[in-house]
Amino acid sequence: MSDLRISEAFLYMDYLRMSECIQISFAVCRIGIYTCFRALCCKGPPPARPEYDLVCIGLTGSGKTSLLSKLCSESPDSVVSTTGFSIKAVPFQNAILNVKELGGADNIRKYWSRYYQGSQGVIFVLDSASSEDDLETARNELHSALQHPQLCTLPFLILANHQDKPAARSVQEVKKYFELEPLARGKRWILQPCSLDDMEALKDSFSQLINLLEDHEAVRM
Ligand SMILES: Nc1nc2c(ncn2[C@@H]2O[C@H](COP(=O)(O)OP(=O)(O)O)[C@@H](O)[C@H]2O)c(=O)[nH]1
Ligand SMILES: [Mg+2]
Repeated sequence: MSDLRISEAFLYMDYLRMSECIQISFAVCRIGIYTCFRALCCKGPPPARPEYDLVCIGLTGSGKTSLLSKLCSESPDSVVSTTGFSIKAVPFQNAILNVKELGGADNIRKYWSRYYQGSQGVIFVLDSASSEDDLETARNELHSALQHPQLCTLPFLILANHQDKPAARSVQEVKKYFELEPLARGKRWILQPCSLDDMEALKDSFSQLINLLEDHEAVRM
């Protein structure tokens, strides 16, 4: 073979090696870009939040719909009187509460217990500034709920609402009047003074309720 042919063959081999190197570099770059793209754009869905089914009771005007609507960031204009019942999914950072609000009118309260089944917790709202008669009615309703077979073992959140009004009973007065210490002994319950203007207190009491619900479900399993 002439010298010219030999050097041509070497040149051709160099060319093949170089193009192989370029192809490998392109492949490495492609993998790198794909990995970066996946890391930046294709994050998996956030983990699902647990959902709990709650029942919300209390006399008409105690503030059930207003408090739940505010927790859902709905406009106060959307609050209408509840006839029958309504359901809201109230989102929190670590859970979603599916709250079934039952209308609190005299002629509806006798049907409350028909809607208790499947509840995992109870929210009882009272107007701390209401008349003596209404407060007594609220106390009787709360006692019936605390003793009802479908609710008696569940976590309770009792909201002493309307605390912004001058006539509002303090949380100590409510606790004594409602005889909560003896009645709710051994149960998981929270008594929270609140008003529509004090969302911090309200959210704090719901976080405590979510902790109680988590504990309760963990024990049941
Ligand atoms: N001042 C005051 N008014 C409230 C409070 N909570 C609710 N209300 C008012 O009480 C009325 C009845 O509220 P609503 O949510 O419909 O009561 P519900 O029947 O228990 O659902 C509405 O006019 C609310 O604006 C509160 O904490 N303070
Ligand atoms: Mg209502």
